[in-house]
Amino acid sequence: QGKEKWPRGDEKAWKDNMRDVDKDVPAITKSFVSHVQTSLARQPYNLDTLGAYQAAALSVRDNLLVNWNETALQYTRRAPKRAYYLSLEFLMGRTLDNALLNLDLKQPYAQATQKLGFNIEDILEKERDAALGNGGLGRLAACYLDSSASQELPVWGYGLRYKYGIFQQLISPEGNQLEAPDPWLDNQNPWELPRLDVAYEVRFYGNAERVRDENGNTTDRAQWTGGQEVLAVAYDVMIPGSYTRTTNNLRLWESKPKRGFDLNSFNAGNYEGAVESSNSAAAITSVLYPNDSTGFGKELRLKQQYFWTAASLADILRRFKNIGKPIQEFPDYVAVQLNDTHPTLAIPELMRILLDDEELPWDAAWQIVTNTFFYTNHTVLPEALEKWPVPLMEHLLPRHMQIIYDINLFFLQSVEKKFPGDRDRLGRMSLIEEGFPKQVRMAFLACIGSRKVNGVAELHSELVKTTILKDFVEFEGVSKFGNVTNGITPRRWLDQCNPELSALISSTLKVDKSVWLKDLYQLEKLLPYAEDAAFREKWAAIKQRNKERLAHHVETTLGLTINTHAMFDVQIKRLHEYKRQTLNILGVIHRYLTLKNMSKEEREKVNPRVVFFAGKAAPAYYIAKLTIRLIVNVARIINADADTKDLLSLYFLPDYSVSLAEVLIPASDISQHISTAGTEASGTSNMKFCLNGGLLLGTVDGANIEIAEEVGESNVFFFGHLTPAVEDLRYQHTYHPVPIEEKCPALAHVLNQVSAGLFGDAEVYEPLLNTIRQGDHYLLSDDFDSYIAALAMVDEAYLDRTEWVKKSIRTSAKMGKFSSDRAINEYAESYWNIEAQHIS
Ligand code: B1N
Repeated sequence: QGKEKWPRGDEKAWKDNMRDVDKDVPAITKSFVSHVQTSLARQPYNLDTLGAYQAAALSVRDNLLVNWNETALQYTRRAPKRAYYLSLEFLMGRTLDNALLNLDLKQPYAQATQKLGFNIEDILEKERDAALGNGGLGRLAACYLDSSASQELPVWGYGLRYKYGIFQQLISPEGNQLEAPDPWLDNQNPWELPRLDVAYEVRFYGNAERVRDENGNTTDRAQWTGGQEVLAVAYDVMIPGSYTRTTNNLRLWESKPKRGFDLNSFNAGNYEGAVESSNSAAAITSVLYPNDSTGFGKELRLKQQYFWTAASLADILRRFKNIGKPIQEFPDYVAVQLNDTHPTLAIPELMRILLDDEELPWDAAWQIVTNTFFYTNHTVLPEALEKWPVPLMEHLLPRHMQIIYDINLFFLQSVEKKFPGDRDRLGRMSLIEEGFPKQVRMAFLACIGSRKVNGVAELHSELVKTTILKDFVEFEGVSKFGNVTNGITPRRWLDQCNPELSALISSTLKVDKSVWLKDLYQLEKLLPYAEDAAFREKWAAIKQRNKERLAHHVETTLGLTINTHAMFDVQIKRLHEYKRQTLNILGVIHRYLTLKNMSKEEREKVNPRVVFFAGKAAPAYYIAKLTIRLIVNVARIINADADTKDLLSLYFLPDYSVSLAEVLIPASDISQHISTAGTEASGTSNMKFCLNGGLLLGTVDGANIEIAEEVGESNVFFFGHLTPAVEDLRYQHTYHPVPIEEKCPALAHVLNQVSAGLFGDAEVYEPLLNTIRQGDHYLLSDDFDSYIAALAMVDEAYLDRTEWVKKSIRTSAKMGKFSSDRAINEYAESYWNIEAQHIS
């Protein structure tokens, strides 16, 4: 270590001139001004806030690069086992504020920019979100990167550098969601480093020919040739840890044509054909698919998956080979976490490399593969389980299809051995689902190709074991199947989004935030302060200011005035039938109708409530889009009703994003997580609200259950049927349907009012209402009454403000478990077997 010869020139001349991280105001000021002058080529006289953002970002980036380089160097020298997080989505949001806080440089940057005539908060607002994800799965990946770096773990992310992130959501005057592209790279992205030197060729289509031995028999090996070759080029994103030098890497791949254009077509006079081939290569990483927990089946999506897994594995393998160890030791140096089934092709791809390039025998290759990969399942919804048509796979990836058939053959042979004659079981467990067309079941492939499989909350992990992977538990043994309850980073989701609360916590605990932010269980020490009236007053005052901050944001962006003395009731998440935004809006209508029927005196006793919704619907998800339309039109009517508007108002905030969440979450008094029991694998915004002292109204589902375990059931509002009842209720809906009028008159009345046109467009909502009237797969009619009762309990509890604030403090104090630091350490210790590397 450190003994290698200096590679070139005068070592001292280099070392004396290497820069360190800027720490003081003069150095930061100098760097800022120098970026304005040279990198941006702008004059101080006409520098606007956007320019100031760019200069600040470039200057922070310089600091990040110093640490990032040092981290990479020390990892290379020490060659520890590393973990790689493969995710098609990284929902990073903004970077500047997070980097300043993690580097502990926010104060000096605020001072330096202040002196130069800018306000740091205005500068931060200029940054665009990096929205390379749909929802919880992508944001989880981002939180895990933050925690990995903060825990000094050698973890890299691998993803795609989409040219367009999740679409921008617009709401038409009628209340329809419209989608506009998100060209997030238009303003140059200071947070990425193009690595045009790091590039790999990726093949599609072509032919796979089995290699024959000297006797002419086929072997396990094959040659894959022809087809289309595209280039994967690396872009690196620096991931700073909190209060550590460790700065990890997120490597995103961009697709490019292998040559500028196809010279053969060009010479044959086919200029357009030549340009087309280059377009089709660039198309691979052009857009993030805007679906969350729903099916795909599109060839381009499969191309994305292979392009990304092939490039990532090639890169990982090259790094491993630099260590100079035999290939059999690959799993001692490399762990690969598969974020859902999206990167499952990495399993046949590593087999292909080991068999065809490294020429290993099948069993040795399979041994390496099954010790390298780890698979996290994020949903048990049948429509979200990935399956790819065999004909498509055969065409696009002929060699991988061969390998999958071989894996399946060996696998089913071993199942047959353990359960002789159980043909049903073989059919159920086959990687290939029969039908027209046959399909490859990706969750099964991910399961048998991995060392371990986990779900993302206790209940969900149990459901994985007892439903979709039940046969696999029986075959492989239960110890392969585990749980890692999701977490969130308290840096972004408390310190960054709620600085006043963060400061109150530090001053109360009498420790620097660098301590409790990395050991979130310390929040428990706040518990006794729930009994301290002065503390409660400060706590409540901060919530109030966060509500005002949200109101100000809505006022300046949408021109709407909000009553900040009302209870703020928030549901923000992707629109999906299983998440039941429809239950919420029908509950709002019920409240409205109830208020309308009250006398003036009765109304005076009612606590005012403001209901917020935000969230995107997949562009082709008709019912989800109708739900948005209903919310918008209910808002239009009730916000204008003089009888009730002071007591109930409703807002649908368009274009939900990470940065909007950072304003909404700290402002909530109560938030709703009301999925049908057994459908929400975990949920992670529930943790964010509770961390910020918002109370939880929810079903007994996902991580809600563990939140209640931590904070105590008296501090949450639970309602609805439990998971074991769901199957039966659905059965009854189908075979013994009871008219809604009989089963739930309150709901029937609400539905009839919508049908009758109380919110306009009478016929428009029928398809949405019919999902409840017919089949009611998500059990709104079963849960409506208990939902209304739970809302009433929330109202009741809010009347006793002292008790409410106590609940709020207790909730926040018990969120230690939900730090993503805890979660990432579980992966590091129990799954990946990697160790922290302190970067000096
Ligand atoms: O993953 C989150 C969980 O907290 C949520 O409960 C869960 O719904 C979410 C295909 C998904 N599951 N499946 C997806 C996303 C995109 C896609 O293309 C599936 N997202 C979840 C984190 O564990």
